[in-house]
Amino acid sequence: MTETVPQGLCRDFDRLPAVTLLRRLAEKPFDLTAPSALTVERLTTYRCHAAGFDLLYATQRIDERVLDALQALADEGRAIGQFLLMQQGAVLNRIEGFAGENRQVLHTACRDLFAEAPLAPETTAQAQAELVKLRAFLAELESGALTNAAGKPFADLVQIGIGGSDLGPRALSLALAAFAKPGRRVHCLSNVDPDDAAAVLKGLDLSRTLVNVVSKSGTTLETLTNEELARRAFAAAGLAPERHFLAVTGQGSPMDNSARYLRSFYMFDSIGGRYSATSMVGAVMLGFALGYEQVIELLRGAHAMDLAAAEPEIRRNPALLSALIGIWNRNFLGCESVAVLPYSQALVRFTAHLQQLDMESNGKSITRAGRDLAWQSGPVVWGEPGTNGQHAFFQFLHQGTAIVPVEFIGFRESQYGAELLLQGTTSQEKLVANLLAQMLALATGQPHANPNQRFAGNRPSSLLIADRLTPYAMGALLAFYEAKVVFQGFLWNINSFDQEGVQLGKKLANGFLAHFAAQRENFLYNGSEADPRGWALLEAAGLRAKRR
Ligand code: G6Q
Repeated sequence: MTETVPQGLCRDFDRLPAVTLLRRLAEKPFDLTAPSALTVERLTTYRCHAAGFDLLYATQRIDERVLDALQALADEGRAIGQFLLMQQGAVLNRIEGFAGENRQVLHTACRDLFAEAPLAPETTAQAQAELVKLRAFLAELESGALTNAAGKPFADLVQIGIGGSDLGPRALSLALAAFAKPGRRVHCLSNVDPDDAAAVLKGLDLSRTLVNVVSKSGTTLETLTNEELARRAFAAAGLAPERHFLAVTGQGSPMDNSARYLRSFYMFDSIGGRYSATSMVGAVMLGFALGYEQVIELLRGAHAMDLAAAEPEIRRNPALLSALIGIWNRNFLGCESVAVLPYSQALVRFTAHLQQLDMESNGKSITRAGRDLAWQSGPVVWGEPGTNGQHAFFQFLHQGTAIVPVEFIGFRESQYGAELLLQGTTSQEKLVANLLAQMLALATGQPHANPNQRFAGNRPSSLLIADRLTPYAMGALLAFYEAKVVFQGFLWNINSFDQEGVQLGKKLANGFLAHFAAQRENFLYNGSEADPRGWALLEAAGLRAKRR
Protein backbone atom coordinates (compact mmCIF):
# COMPACT_ATOMS: atom_id res chain seq x y z
CA MET A 1 0.00 0.00 0.00
CA THR A 2 1.55 3.32 -1.02
CA GLU A 3 -1.34 5.71 -0.88
CA THR A 4 -1.01 9.31 0.16
CA VAL A 5 -3.05 10.90 2.93
CA PRO A 6 -6.72 10.87 2.00
CA GLN A 7 -8.44 14.22 1.58
CA GLY A 8 -9.67 15.64 4.85
CA LEU A 9 -7.03 13.97 6.98
CA CYS A 10 -4.61 16.91 6.92
CA ARG A 11 -6.68 19.48 8.75
CA ASP A 12 -5.26 22.78 9.87
CA PHE A 13 -4.73 22.83 13.60
CA ASP A 14 -6.46 26.15 14.23
CA ARG A 15 -9.56 24.98 12.36
CA LEU A 16 -10.14 22.04 14.68
CA PRO A 17 -13.17 22.84 16.86
CA ALA A 18 -11.41 21.53 19.97
CA VAL A 19 -8.79 24.26 19.61
CA THR A 20 -11.35 26.96 20.37
CA LEU A 21 -12.49 25.09 23.45
CA LEU A 22 -8.94 24.48 24.64
CA ARG A 23 -8.14 28.19 24.22
CA ARG A 24 -11.01 29.00 26.54
CA LEU A 25 -9.97 26.37 29.07
CA ALA A 26 -6.40 27.70 29.02
CA GLU A 27 -7.63 31.02 30.40
CA LYS A 28 -7.91 29.32 33.78
CA PRO A 29 -5.81 26.18 33.84
CA PHE A 30 -5.91 23.76 36.75
CA ASP A 31 -4.18 25.27 39.78
CA LEU A 32 -1.64 22.79 41.13
CA THR A 33 -0.88 25.06 44.09
CA ALA A 34 -4.41 24.96 45.52
CA PRO A 35 -4.39 23.07 48.84
CA SER A 36 -6.89 20.50 47.55
CA ALA A 37 -5.35 20.14 44.09
CA LEU A 38 -3.18 17.06 44.41
CA THR A 39 -5.62 14.66 46.03
CA VAL A 40 -4.81 11.02 46.57
CA GLU A 41 -7.44 10.19 44.00
CA ARG A 42 -5.92 12.50 41.38
CA LEU A 43 -2.39 11.26 42.01
CA THR A 44 -3.43 7.64 41.68
CA THR A 45 -5.89 7.90 38.80
CA TYR A 46 -3.99 10.29 36.52
CA ARG A 47 -1.91 7.37 35.45
CA CYS A 48 -1.76 5.52 32.15
CA HIS A 49 0.00 2.20 31.52
CA ALA A 50 1.52 0.51 28.45
CA ALA A 51 4.45 -1.76 27.56
CA GLY A 52 5.81 -1.79 31.12
CA PHE A 53 5.67 1.99 31.59
CA ASP A 54 3.34 4.09 33.72
CA LEU A 55 2.77 7.69 32.70
CA LEU A 56 1.90 9.73 35.81
CA TYR A 57 0.37 13.06 34.83
CA ALA A 58 -1.42 14.41 37.92
CA THR A 59 1.15 17.19 38.10
CA GLN A 60 0.12 18.67 34.74
CA ARG A 61 -2.21 21.70 34.65
CA ILE A 62 -5.11 19.70 33.31
CA ASP A 63 -8.45 18.45 34.56
CA GLU A 64 -11.23 16.28 33.15
CA ARG A 65 -12.54 19.07 30.91
CA VAL A 66 -9.09 19.58 29.40
CA LEU A 67 -8.63 15.84 28.96
CA ASP A 68 -11.98 15.59 27.18
CA ALA A 69 -11.06 18.50 24.93
CA LEU A 70 -7.66 16.90 24.17
CA GLN A 71 -9.48 13.68 23.29
CA ALA A 72 -11.65 15.70 20.92
CA LEU A 73 -8.52 17.28 19.44
CA ALA A 74 -6.99 13.86 18.81
CA ASP A 75 -10.22 12.63 17.21
CA GLU A 76 -10.79 15.71 15.07
CA GLY A 77 -7.15 15.73 13.95
CA ARG A 78 -7.39 11.97 13.14
CA ALA A 79 -4.25 11.24 15.15
CA ILE A 80 -4.80 7.49 15.27
CA GLY A 81 -6.07 7.24 11.69
CA GLN A 82 -2.87 8.89 10.45
CA PHE A 83 -0.71 6.72 12.70
CA LEU A 84 -2.27 3.59 11.22
CA LEU A 85 -1.90 4.91 7.68
CA MET A 86 1.75 5.60 8.44
CA GLN A 87 2.26 2.05 9.66
CA GLN A 88 0.55 0.68 6.56
CA GLY A 89 2.86 2.55 4.21
CA ALA A 90 1.08 5.77 3.22
CA VAL A 91 3.42 8.35 1.66
CA LEU A 92 3.35 10.80 4.56
CA ASN A 93 6.79 12.29 4.01
CA ARG A 94 5.68 14.92 1.52
CA ILE A 95 4.50 18.48 1.00
CA GLU A 96 1.45 18.56 -1.21
CA GLY A 97 2.17 20.13 -4.60
CA PHE A 98 5.92 20.67 -4.04
CA ALA A 99 9.05 18.65 -4.73
CA GLY A 100 10.26 16.73 -1.70
CA GLU A 101 11.26 13.32 -0.43
CA ASN A 102 7.85 11.73 -1.18
CA ARG A 103 8.45 8.65 0.93
CA GLN A 104 6.66 6.17 3.10
CA VAL A 105 7.38 6.29 6.84
CA LEU A 106 7.88 2.74 8.01
CA HIS A 107 10.16 2.64 11.02
CA THR A 108 7.50 0.70 12.95
CA ALA A 109 7.73 -2.08 10.33
CA CYS A 110 11.23 -2.91 11.67
CA ARG A 111 9.63 -4.29 14.80
CA ASP A 112 6.32 -5.53 13.43
CA LEU A 113 8.01 -8.94 13.28
CA PHE A 114 6.01 -10.37 16.13
CA ALA A 115 2.61 -9.68 14.59
CA GLU A 116 0.78 -12.46 12.77
CA ALA A 117 -0.08 -10.09 9.95
CA PRO A 118 2.44 -7.22 9.71
CA LEU A 119 0.91 -3.92 8.62
CA ALA A 120 3.57 -3.33 5.96
CA PRO A 121 4.56 -6.89 5.10
CA GLU A 122 7.12 -6.06 2.43
CA THR A 123 9.15 -3.75 4.65
CA THR A 124 8.89 -6.09 7.62
CA ALA A 125 10.16 -8.92 5.41
CA GLN A 126 13.13 -6.75 4.39
CA ALA A 127 13.86 -5.99 8.04
CA GLN A 128 13.58 -9.67 8.87
CA ALA A 129 16.03 -10.58 6.09
CA GLU A 130 18.61 -8.14 7.49
CA LEU A 131 18.12 -9.60 10.97
CA VAL A 132 18.79 -13.07 9.62
CA LYS A 133 22.08 -11.79 8.15
CA LEU A 134 22.92 -10.13 11.45
CA ARG A 135 22.18 -13.24 13.48
CA ALA A 136 24.46 -15.31 11.22
CA PHE A 137 27.24 -12.73 11.48
CA LEU A 138 26.99 -12.54 15.28
CA ALA A 139 26.94 -16.34 15.53
CA GLU A 140 30.16 -16.49 13.49
CA LEU A 141 31.79 -14.01 15.86
CA GLU A 142 30.51 -15.95 18.86
CA SER A 143 31.66 -19.38 17.64
CA GLY A 144 35.08 -18.13 16.59
CA ALA A 145 34.38 -18.93 12.93
CA LEU A 146 35.07 -15.26 12.22
CA THR A 147 38.18 -13.77 13.78
CA ASN A 148 40.92 -11.34 12.86
CA ALA A 149 43.82 -12.40 10.64
CA ALA A 150 45.70 -13.66 13.70
CA GLY A 151 42.77 -15.87 14.76
CA LYS A 152 41.82 -13.67 17.72
CA PRO A 153 38.22 -12.57 18.49
CA PHE A 154 37.12 -9.01 17.86
CA ALA A 155 36.75 -7.04 21.10
CA ASP A 156 35.87 -3.51 19.99
CA LEU A 157 33.51 -2.00 17.46
CA VAL A 158 33.64 1.62 16.34
CA GLN A 159 30.47 2.94 14.75
CA ILE A 160 31.09 5.75 12.28
CA GLY A 161 27.97 7.74 11.40
CA ILE A 162 26.34 11.07 12.19
CA GLY A 163 22.90 12.47 12.97
CA GLY A 164 20.33 9.71 12.72
CA SER A 165 23.13 7.23 12.05
CA ASP A 166 24.72 8.12 15.39
CA LEU A 167 22.46 9.66 18.02
CA GLY A 168 19.93 6.86 18.51
CA PRO A 169 22.45 3.98 18.40
CA ARG A 170 24.83 5.90 20.68
CA ALA A 171 22.09 6.68 23.21
CA LEU A 172 20.90 3.07 23.16
CA SER A 173 24.32 1.50 23.51
CA LEU A 174 25.10 3.72 26.49
CA ALA A 175 21.69 2.98 27.99
CA LEU A 176 22.24 -0.76 27.74
CA ALA A 177 25.95 -1.00 28.57
CA ALA A 178 24.98 -2.87 31.75
CA PHE A 179 23.90 -5.78 29.50
CA ALA A 180 27.08 -5.90 27.37
CA LYS A 181 28.70 -9.24 26.69
CA PRO A 182 31.98 -9.68 28.53
CA GLY A 183 34.94 -8.57 26.46
CA ARG A 184 32.91 -6.46 24.01
CA ARG A 185 33.13 -2.68 23.85
CA VAL A 186 31.53 -0.23 21.42
CA HIS A 187 32.56 3.32 20.54
CA CYS A 188 31.01 6.03 18.38
CA LEU A 189 32.72 8.41 15.99
CA SER A 190 30.53 11.08 14.44
CA ASN A 191 32.09 14.52 14.29
CA VAL A 192 34.30 15.55 11.38
CA ASP A 193 36.43 17.24 14.04
CA PRO A 194 39.73 15.34 13.68
CA ASP A 195 40.05 15.31 17.45
CA ASP A 196 36.96 13.11 17.71
CA ALA A 197 38.59 10.44 15.53
CA ALA A 198 41.93 10.77 17.31
CA ALA A 199 40.30 10.38 20.71
CA VAL A 200 38.18 7.38 19.68
CA LEU A 201 40.96 5.51 17.88
CA LYS A 202 43.56 6.25 20.54
CA GLY A 203 44.33 3.23 22.65
CA LEU A 204 42.34 0.74 20.54
CA ASP A 205 43.96 -2.49 19.44
CA LEU A 206 42.98 -2.08 15.79
CA SER A 207 43.80 -5.69 15.03
CA ARG A 208 40.85 -6.68 17.24
CA THR A 209 38.54 -3.83 16.19
CA LEU A 210 35.60 -3.81 13.79
CA VAL A 211 34.45 -0.54 12.22
CA ASN A 212 30.78 -0.21 11.35
CA VAL A 213 30.28 2.58 8.82
CA VAL A 214 26.65 3.70 8.84
CA SER A 215 25.30 6.03 6.20
CA LYS A 216 21.97 5.63 4.47
CA SER A 217 22.97 7.93 1.62
CA GLY A 218 26.58 6.78 1.54
CA THR A 219 27.54 10.40 0.75
CA THR A 220 27.72 12.16 4.11
CA LEU A 221 30.85 14.30 4.35
CA GLU A 222 31.61 13.60 8.00
CA THR A 223 31.11 9.86 7.73
CA LEU A 224 33.10 9.42 4.54
CA THR A 225 35.93 11.54 5.95
CA ASN A 226 36.04 9.53 9.17
CA GLU A 227 35.81 6.25 7.27
CA GLU A 228 38.82 7.20 5.14
CA LEU A 229 40.71 8.36 8.21
CA ALA A 230 40.01 5.05 9.95
CA ARG A 231 40.91 3.03 6.83
CA ARG A 232 44.28 4.78 6.71
CA ALA A 233 44.88 4.03 10.39
CA PHE A 234 44.20 0.34 9.72
CA ALA A 235 46.40 0.33 6.63
CA ALA A 236 49.18 2.06 8.58
CA ALA A 237 48.92 -0.70 11.19
CA GLY A 238 49.37 -3.30 8.44
CA LEU A 239 45.72 -4.41 8.59
CA ALA A 240 43.40 -4.98 5.63
CA PRO A 241 40.36 -2.69 6.10
CA GLU A 242 38.05 -5.04 4.17
CA ARG A 243 38.59 -7.63 6.92
CA HIS A 244 37.51 -5.15 9.62
CA PHE A 245 34.98 -2.76 8.09
CA LEU A 246 31.22 -3.32 8.03
CA ALA A 247 28.69 -1.18 6.20
CA VAL A 248 25.09 -0.23 6.88
CA THR A 249 23.77 1.71 3.92
CA GLY A 250 20.99 2.12 1.39
CA GLN A 251 20.76 -0.25 -1.54
CA GLY A 252 22.57 1.24 -4.52
CA SER A 253 24.32 3.96 -2.49
CA PRO A 254 28.02 4.72 -3.19
CA MET A 255 28.80 2.62 -0.09
CA ASP A 256 26.91 -0.39 -1.42
CA ASN A 257 30.07 -2.21 -2.46
CA SER A 258 30.58 -5.53 -0.71
CA ALA A 259 34.20 -5.84 -1.89
CA ARG A 260 35.18 -3.04 0.49
CA TYR A 261 33.47 -4.51 3.53
CA LEU A 262 33.56 -7.66 5.62
CA ARG A 263 29.74 -7.57 5.76
CA SER A 264 27.13 -5.15 4.42
CA PHE A 265 23.65 -4.56 5.82
CA TYR A 266 20.87 -2.53 4.30
CA MET A 267 18.58 0.20 5.51
CA PHE A 268 15.65 1.33 3.47
CA ASP A 269 14.31 4.58 2.05
CA SER A 270 11.12 4.44 4.06
CA ILE A 271 13.01 4.65 7.35
CA GLY A 272 14.20 8.16 8.16
CA GLY A 273 17.58 8.60 9.85
CA ARG A 274 16.28 9.81 13.22
CA TYR A 275 13.69 7.02 13.26
CA SER A 276 16.21 4.32 12.32
CA ALA A 277 17.61 3.12 15.66
CA THR A 278 15.65 -0.15 15.47
CA SER A 279 16.85 -0.88 11.93
CA MET A 280 20.34 -2.16 11.13
CA VAL A 281 21.55 1.36 11.98
CA GLY A 282 21.28 0.45 15.67
CA ALA A 283 21.03 -3.32 15.49
CA VAL A 284 24.55 -4.09 14.25
CA MET A 285 26.30 -2.16 17.01
CA LEU A 286 23.86 -3.32 19.68
CA GLY A 287 24.07 -6.91 18.42
CA PHE A 288 27.86 -6.83 18.73
CA ALA A 289 27.69 -5.34 22.24
CA LEU A 290 24.74 -7.21 23.70
CA GLY A 291 24.11 -10.23 21.51
CA TYR A 292 21.26 -10.99 19.11
CA GLU A 293 18.67 -11.94 21.75
CA GLN A 294 18.88 -8.55 23.42
CA VAL A 295 18.34 -6.84 20.07
CA ILE A 296 15.15 -8.88 19.71
CA GLU A 297 14.12 -7.84 23.23
CA LEU A 298 14.60 -4.19 22.24
CA LEU A 299 12.42 -4.74 19.16
CA ARG A 300 9.80 -6.51 21.28
CA GLY A 301 9.58 -3.56 23.64
CA ALA A 302 9.30 -1.12 20.75
CA HIS A 303 6.60 -3.25 19.13
CA ALA A 304 4.61 -3.39 22.38
CA MET A 305 4.62 0.41 22.55
CA ASP A 306 3.71 0.69 18.85
CA LEU A 307 0.66 -1.47 19.54
CA ALA A 308 -0.28 0.64 22.57
CA ALA A 309 0.11 3.80 20.50
CA ALA A 310 -2.71 2.69 18.19
CA GLU A 311 -5.27 2.94 21.03
CA PRO A 312 -7.72 5.79 20.31
CA GLU A 313 -8.65 6.49 23.98
CA ILE A 314 -6.09 9.05 25.10
CA ARG A 315 -6.38 8.01 28.75
CA ARG A 316 -5.18 4.54 27.73
CA ASN A 317 -2.46 5.57 25.29
CA PRO A 318 0.59 7.10 27.03
CA ALA A 319 2.34 8.24 23.84
CA LEU A 320 -0.75 9.98 22.46
CA LEU A 321 -1.61 11.46 25.85
CA SER A 322 1.91 12.77 26.24
CA ALA A 323 1.76 14.29 22.74
CA LEU A 324 -1.50 16.03 23.61
CA ILE A 325 -0.23 17.29 26.97
CA GLY A 326 2.79 18.63 25.06
CA ILE A 327 0.40 20.46 22.71
CA TRP A 328 -1.57 21.81 25.69
CA ASN A 329 1.62 23.20 27.23
CA ARG A 330 3.00 24.52 23.93
CA ASN A 331 -0.01 25.92 22.09
CA PHE A 332 -2.34 26.83 24.93
CA LEU A 333 -0.14 27.57 27.96
CA GLY A 334 2.60 29.12 25.79
CA CYS A 335 5.63 27.11 26.95
CA GLU A 336 8.49 27.33 24.48
CA SER A 337 10.64 24.47 25.65
CA VAL A 338 10.37 21.11 27.32
CA ALA A 339 12.98 19.48 29.54
CA VAL A 340 13.38 15.71 29.38
CA LEU A 341 15.09 14.66 32.60
CA PRO A 342 15.91 10.97 32.99
CA TYR A 343 16.75 9.93 36.53
CA SER A 344 19.05 7.28 35.11
CA GLN A 345 22.68 7.90 34.27
CA ALA A 346 22.42 5.25 31.55
CA LEU A 347 20.15 7.62 29.61
CA VAL A 348 22.87 10.26 29.51
CA ARG A 349 22.63 10.70 25.71
CA PHE A 350 18.93 9.92 25.36
CA THR A 351 17.86 13.56 25.54
CA ALA A 352 20.38 14.35 22.79
CA HIS A 353 18.69 11.70 20.65
CA LEU A 354 15.29 13.21 21.46
CA GLN A 355 16.55 16.65 20.49
CA GLN A 356 17.11 15.37 16.99
CA LEU A 357 14.02 13.19 16.90
CA ASP A 358 11.74 16.00 18.05
CA MET A 359 13.39 19.19 16.81
CA GLU A 360 14.39 17.88 13.36
CA SER A 361 10.91 16.40 12.96
CA ASN A 362 8.74 19.18 14.32
CA GLY A 363 10.91 22.29 13.98
CA LYS A 364 8.87 23.32 10.95
CA SER A 365 7.11 26.50 9.78
CA ILE A 366 4.88 25.28 6.95
CA THR A 367 1.94 22.90 6.74
CA ARG A 368 1.81 19.75 4.68
CA ALA A 369 0.12 21.90 2.04
CA GLY A 370 3.08 24.30 1.94
CA ARG A 371 1.34 27.18 3.75
CA ASP A 372 2.89 29.21 6.60
CA LEU A 373 1.90 27.91 10.00
CA ALA A 374 -0.41 30.16 11.98
CA TRP A 375 0.30 28.23 15.19
CA GLN A 376 3.38 27.11 17.10
CA SER A 377 5.06 23.81 16.20
CA GLY A 378 7.73 21.86 18.11
CA PRO A 379 9.32 23.25 21.28
CA VAL A 380 12.99 23.36 22.22
CA VAL A 381 13.92 20.02 23.81
CA TRP A 382 16.74 19.84 26.31
CA GLY A 383 17.84 18.07 29.47
CA GLU A 384 20.38 16.07 31.43
CA PRO A 385 20.08 13.19 33.84
CA GLY A 386 18.98 13.80 37.42
CA THR A 387 20.17 14.23 40.04
CA ASN A 388 23.07 15.95 38.24
CA GLY A 389 20.73 18.53 36.73
CA GLN A 390 19.46 19.46 40.19
CA HIS A 391 22.88 20.94 40.92
CA ALA A 392 22.91 22.84 37.65
CA PHE A 393 19.78 24.23 35.97
CA PHE A 394 17.00 23.31 38.38
CA GLN A 395 17.21 26.80 39.90
CA PHE A 396 15.88 28.02 36.54
CA LEU A 397 13.13 25.38 36.48
CA HIS A 398 11.88 26.37 39.95
CA GLN A 399 12.34 30.14 39.99
CA GLY A 400 13.21 31.28 36.45
CA THR A 401 10.90 33.58 34.53
CA ALA A 402 10.14 30.93 31.87
CA ILE A 403 7.85 28.00 32.63
CA VAL A 404 9.45 24.80 31.34
CA PRO A 405 7.31 21.65 31.46
CA VAL A 406 9.35 18.65 32.53
CA GLU A 407 9.15 15.06 31.35
CA PHE A 408 10.77 12.95 34.05
CA ILE A 409 11.85 9.38 33.30
CA GLY A 410 12.55 6.98 36.16
CA PHE A 411 13.01 3.35 37.14
CA ARG A 412 12.07 1.52 40.31
CA GLU A 413 15.24 -0.60 40.27
CA SER A 414 18.79 0.07 39.17
CA GLN A 415 20.36 -1.79 36.25
CA TYR A 416 23.32 -3.34 38.03
CA GLY A 417 21.67 -3.77 41.45
CA ALA A 418 24.99 -2.74 42.98
CA GLU A 419 23.49 -0.83 45.87
CA LEU A 420 24.78 0.90 48.94
CA LEU A 421 22.59 1.13 52.03
CA LEU A 422 23.64 4.37 53.67
CA GLN A 423 21.75 6.26 56.37
CA GLY A 424 18.86 3.85 56.01
CA THR A 425 18.29 4.17 52.25
CA THR A 426 19.74 2.71 49.09
CA SER A 427 21.23 4.84 46.31
CA GLN A 428 18.30 3.97 44.05
CA GLU A 429 15.89 5.20 46.75
CA LYS A 430 17.87 8.42 46.99
CA LEU A 431 17.55 8.79 43.22
CA VAL A 432 13.77 8.24 43.01
CA ALA A 433 13.08 10.23 46.19
CA ASN A 434 14.70 13.20 44.51
CA LEU A 435 12.70 12.69 41.34
CA LEU A 436 9.32 12.57 43.13
CA ALA A 437 10.30 15.53 45.31
CA GLN A 438 11.06 17.62 42.21
CA MET A 439 7.66 16.83 40.72
CA LEU A 440 5.90 17.97 43.86
CA ALA A 441 8.08 21.03 44.38
CA LEU A 442 7.53 22.21 40.79
CA ALA A 443 3.78 21.67 41.05
CA THR A 444 2.89 22.95 44.49
CA GLY A 445 5.58 25.57 45.05
CA GLN A 446 6.06 27.16 48.44
CA PRO A 447 4.78 30.45 49.81
CA HIS A 448 7.35 32.30 51.93
CA ALA A 449 7.75 35.65 53.60
CA ASN A 450 11.20 35.94 52.07
CA PRO A 451 10.60 36.48 48.32
CA ASN A 452 13.88 34.81 47.50
CA GLN A 453 12.66 31.60 49.08
CA ARG A 454 9.27 31.74 47.42
CA PHE A 455 8.39 29.09 44.83
CA ALA A 456 5.47 30.06 42.60
CA GLY A 457 4.62 26.46 41.69
CA ASN A 458 2.26 25.56 38.84
CA ARG A 459 5.25 24.29 36.87
CA PRO A 460 3.92 21.22 35.08
CA SER A 461 5.61 17.85 34.82
CA SER A 462 4.87 14.19 34.21
CA LEU A 463 6.73 11.01 34.97
CA LEU A 464 7.29 7.98 32.81
CA ILE A 465 8.33 5.13 35.08
CA ALA A 466 9.13 1.42 34.59
CA ASP A 467 10.65 -1.29 36.75
CA ARG A 468 14.13 -1.41 35.24
CA LEU A 469 15.94 -0.08 32.18
CA THR A 470 16.24 -3.37 30.25
CA PRO A 471 16.55 -3.77 26.45
CA TYR A 472 12.76 -4.32 26.35
CA ALA A 473 12.10 -1.15 28.36
CA MET A 474 14.55 0.80 26.20
CA GLY A 475 12.70 -0.30 23.06
CA ALA A 476 9.38 0.76 24.57
CA LEU A 477 10.78 4.13 25.68
CA LEU A 478 12.24 4.80 22.23
CA ALA A 479 8.97 3.92 20.51
CA PHE A 480 7.03 6.03 23.03
CA TYR A 481 8.93 9.15 21.95
CA GLU A 482 8.82 8.26 18.25
CA ALA A 483 5.03 7.98 18.50
CA LYS A 484 4.72 11.14 20.59
CA VAL A 485 6.65 13.16 18.00
CA VAL A 486 4.66 11.90 15.01
CA PHE A 487 1.32 12.42 16.80
CA GLN A 488 2.24 16.04 17.42
CA GLY A 489 3.30 16.46 13.79
CA PHE A 490 0.03 14.95 12.56
CA LEU A 491 -2.01 17.31 14.73
CA TRP A 492 0.04 20.37 13.78
CA ASN A 493 -0.35 19.30 10.15
CA ILE A 494 3.38 19.45 9.45
CA ASN A 495 5.71 16.98 7.74
CA SER A 496 7.67 15.42 10.62
CA PHE A 497 9.77 13.31 8.29
CA ASP A 498 11.93 15.61 6.17
CA GLN A 499 14.75 17.98 7.19
CA GLU A 500 15.14 20.64 4.51
CA GLY A 501 16.31 23.05 7.20
CA VAL A 502 19.73 21.41 7.35
CA GLN A 503 20.46 21.84 3.64
CA LEU A 504 21.41 25.52 3.30
CA GLY A 505 24.27 25.34 5.79
CA LYS A 506 25.61 22.17 4.13
CA LYS A 507 25.57 23.90 0.73
CA LEU A 508 27.38 26.98 2.00
CA ALA A 509 29.99 24.81 3.76
CA ASN A 510 30.82 23.33 0.35
CA GLY A 511 31.61 26.84 -0.92
CA PHE A 512 34.10 27.36 1.91
CA LEU A 513 35.62 23.93 1.30
CA ALA A 514 36.12 24.76 -2.37
CA HIS A 515 38.01 27.82 -1.21
CA PHE A 516 40.24 25.86 1.17
CA ALA A 517 41.01 23.26 -1.49
CA ALA A 518 41.85 25.92 -4.06
CA GLN A 519 44.05 27.75 -1.58
CA ARG A 520 45.95 24.52 -0.91
CA GLU A 521 46.58 24.13 -4.66
CA ASN A 522 48.15 27.57 -4.48
CA PHE A 523 45.73 29.47 -6.62
CA LEU A 524 42.91 31.67 -5.54
CA TYR A 525 39.43 30.33 -5.88
CA ASN A 526 37.21 32.75 -7.69
CA GLY A 527 34.33 30.60 -8.88
CA SER A 528 31.24 32.37 -10.08
CA GLU A 529 29.39 31.06 -7.05
CA ALA A 530 31.86 32.78 -4.69
CA ASP A 531 29.84 34.95 -2.33
CA PRO A 532 31.54 38.17 -1.15
CA ARG A 533 29.94 37.68 2.27
CA GLY A 534 31.69 34.30 2.51
CA TRP A 535 35.05 35.87 1.63
CA ALA A 536 34.56 38.58 4.22
CA LEU A 537 33.62 36.06 6.88
CA LEU A 538 36.71 33.95 6.16
CA GLU A 539 38.89 37.02 6.47
CA ALA A 540 37.22 38.14 9.66
CA ALA A 541 37.64 34.67 11.14
CA GLY A 542 41.37 34.74 10.36
CA LEU A 543 41.11 31.78 8.02
CA ARG A 544 43.47 33.26 5.42
CA ALA A 545 40.91 33.99 2.75
CA LYS A 546 42.18 36.40 0.12
CA ARG A 547 40.30 38.30 -2.51
CA ARG A 548 41.77 38.31 -5.98
C1 G6Q B 1 17.89 12.24 10.15
C2 G6Q B 1 18.59 12.97 9.14
C3 G6Q B 1 20.09 13.05 9.32
C4 G6Q B 1 20.85 11.83 8.80
C5 G6Q B 1 22.35 12.18 8.78
C6 G6Q B 1 23.19 11.03 8.30
O1 G6Q B 1 16.71 12.01 10.15
O2 G6Q B 1 18.23 12.53 7.90
O3 G6Q B 1 20.46 13.26 10.65
O4 G6Q B 1 20.61 10.72 9.57
O5 G6Q B 1 22.56 13.30 7.99
O6 G6Q B 1 22.82 10.67 7.01
P1 G6Q B 1 23.36 9.36 6.35
O7 G6Q B 1 22.88 8.18 7.13
O8 G6Q B 1 22.84 9.37 4.95
O9 G6Q B 1 24.87 9.45 6.39
